[in-house]
Parts: sequence; C-alpha cells; structure tokens
Amino acid sequence: MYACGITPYDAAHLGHAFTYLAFDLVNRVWRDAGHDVNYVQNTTDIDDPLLERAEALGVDWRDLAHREIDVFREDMAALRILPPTSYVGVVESIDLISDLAVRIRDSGAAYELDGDLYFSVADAEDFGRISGLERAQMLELFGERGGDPQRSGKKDPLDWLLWRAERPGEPAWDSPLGRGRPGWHIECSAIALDRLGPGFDINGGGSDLIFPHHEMGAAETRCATGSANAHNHLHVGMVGLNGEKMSKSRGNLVFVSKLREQGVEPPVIRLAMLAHHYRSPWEWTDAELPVATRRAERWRAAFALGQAPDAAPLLAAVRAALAEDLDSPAALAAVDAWTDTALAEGGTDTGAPALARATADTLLGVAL
Ligand code: 5CA
Ligand code: ZN
Repeated sequence: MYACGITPYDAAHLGHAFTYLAFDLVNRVWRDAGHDVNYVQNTTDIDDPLLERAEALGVDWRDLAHREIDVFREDMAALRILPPTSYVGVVESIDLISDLAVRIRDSGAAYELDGDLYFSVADAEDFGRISGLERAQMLELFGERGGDPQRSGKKDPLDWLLWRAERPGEPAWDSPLGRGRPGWHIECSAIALDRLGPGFDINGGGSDLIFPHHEMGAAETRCATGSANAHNHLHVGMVGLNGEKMSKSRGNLVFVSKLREQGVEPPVIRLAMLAHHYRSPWEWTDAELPVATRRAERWRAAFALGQAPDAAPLLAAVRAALAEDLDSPAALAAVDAWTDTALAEGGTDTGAPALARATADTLLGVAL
C-alpha cells in the first residue's frame, strides 16, 4: 500500500489526520486478517510550497522540513496511526527519481523544453481512466494544483514536468538529466515502483490528489513498465472548515498538535474522525468534540465494568463494518450498542469488558 505523504511546511491538520486514519484502518483490517503489510509513505521534502514557506519565514528549507516532519510523526503516533513500514523522502530518492525520468525519456514519451523535461500527455495510454474527467476540467485542476498549463513552448498545456533544470537560488542535484530537481508526480511513481513494484494493492491519498497527481503518476508508471502501478485507488474525502477545504494555502486549519496542547485526548480526536466515513467530505465544527468526548466516557465506563454482555458478537460486528468499505460510523454504532446494554443492564461475562476494549483498541485504534 502506498499513501501520498505530507509536504512538510506546516503542522499536520485534521484533514491530513483524516486521510492517514483511512489508510490506518486498511492497515489494521489487513493485519487482523493475517496479512503482512508493506505500507510505504513518501515525504515531499523538496517542492515549491516548502521553498516558498521557508523563504517567507527566513529559515533553511531543510530545517523547516525536519521540524514539521517531527511534529507530524508525533501527532500520528499520538493518534495511534500505525507508522508505515517505510517513510521515504524525496531528497534521499533523487537517483531513483531521475532514473525513472530517464526511462520515460528513453521510451520517447518525454521531451525537453529549455533544459526541463516534460511528459507528453499525447503518449499517455488511457489518460483519464483514474479521474474520469473531461479535458476542460483537467486543465482547470492542473492549473490550480501545481501544474503549469500556461507555459509556452509545451506541446500540450497538460504536459507535466518530470525534471526541472536548476534555477538560480534553488536547490539542485546532479543527475543524468543535468543538475536540477524532480517534478512532483514522478516522486511518488519512483518511490512506489522501487519499494512495491508495479501491481501493488492500494495507492491513494486525499481526493484532491485524484487529478492531476494520481492520473499523471499512473501514466508515468504505465509508460515505464507497461503495467499499472496499483490495482486500486483509495481517495479520502476532504475535511473542511467554514465551507472550504482545510488547506495550508488557505490557512483555515485545525491542527492536531493545537488540539493536543489544549488538552483534548487523542482518542477523542480519533473518535471524532471515525464518526465520518472516509470517502465523505465533511466539515469540522465545534459540535465534534463534545460528541466524541461523551462517547469516550461511556466506552471507558463500560470497558471498566467487572462483567458485561458477551463481546464476541461485538468483535464480529466491528469486523463486518470495516469489511464493508471501512464503514467506521457503523463500527462506532456497534460499540455504542454494546456499551448501552452493558451500562444499562450489566451482563454475566467477566471477559467481555476486556474483549470489547481490545476490539476498540486493535481494530479502531481507540485506546481507552
Ligand atoms: N506531498 C503531497 C502528496 S505526494 C501532498 O499532497 N501533501 S499535503 O501535505 O498537501 O497533503 C498530505 C495528504 O493529506 C495528502 O494525501 C492529501 O490528499 C491529504 N489532505 C490534504 N488536505 C486535506 C483535507 N483538507 N482533507 C483530507 N485530506 C487532506
Ligand atoms: Zn504523492
């Protein structure tokens, strides 16, 4: 499994956490089923937004990245999001990335423009298969999400950058393509191909990455290897605040680290997110935390009972809910139902509270 990781120029917000929670549920379901999971996540530790923010703050881009990576990993650990098998940075992968760009160039699907290397969309087989978008929508999103449809000299406005030749004042690395740095999509293609090979099970991230990122990345892998990168794509709904997608560029953020500083318990944050299905976009509001806090209190009280109703059916219900496209709201409802009965009527099973607690902890990552 490959999940697109953060660009570390700002602390992890609830949108990021919600995306990595979805992958964490897949990881937990697979492990529960006895699979060995190889889960790779990149870190975009060199890219335009990171350089721009570092310049605005007057700090070195490497220091900014290290600092934000540390905060992100602490937040993820606090939320009991199991770490990937490997976190792979772009800076440590420059050779892998430039090698893949060379393979694409040698296949004839790329061309040079003033020292930069572009993928020619005309050579992308099945372009649009992942996003299902019309060309006009593609052009709009490409412009909004890091692309350069306006650049003159390209064969097609949708052609995308594989390798950016060195610019004065920008970091650059030596490569067979000359000194420069990678374009965005190729980092994920190269890292996934190296660590997982083509044909791995799940590739994904937030739904803001469907186009252009995953469409263009899939085209790169198909061009270089002749096969699909992943059998399935998983895209997580956007978390918003005040009617807009929560995003670093808009600045309308609720940070996981801030909530923790304010004393909100990590399992409460996790419960608030689990109340939303991973594919649905939703808005963070002030109502989230009181509901999650109350739920945590009731679960905790039930798990502390000396005896309760048999929890084996609860374990089965949580497994069944997660098997149904990671239906976490249904899983929470199953624990709520067991909790309500346990607190209202008690029970006779002395092992049940521990089994219920272990179910919440192991499958849902809610440790109470
Ligand atoms: N480094 C690239 C991916 S290679 C990137 O998109 N970084 S990011 O820091 O902007 O986002 C990290 C992850 O969080 C991505 O999977 C992205 O799709 C997801 N994400 C960003 N904002 C939100 C949001 N508001 N709601 C849900 N997921 C989000
Ligand atoms: Zn990515």
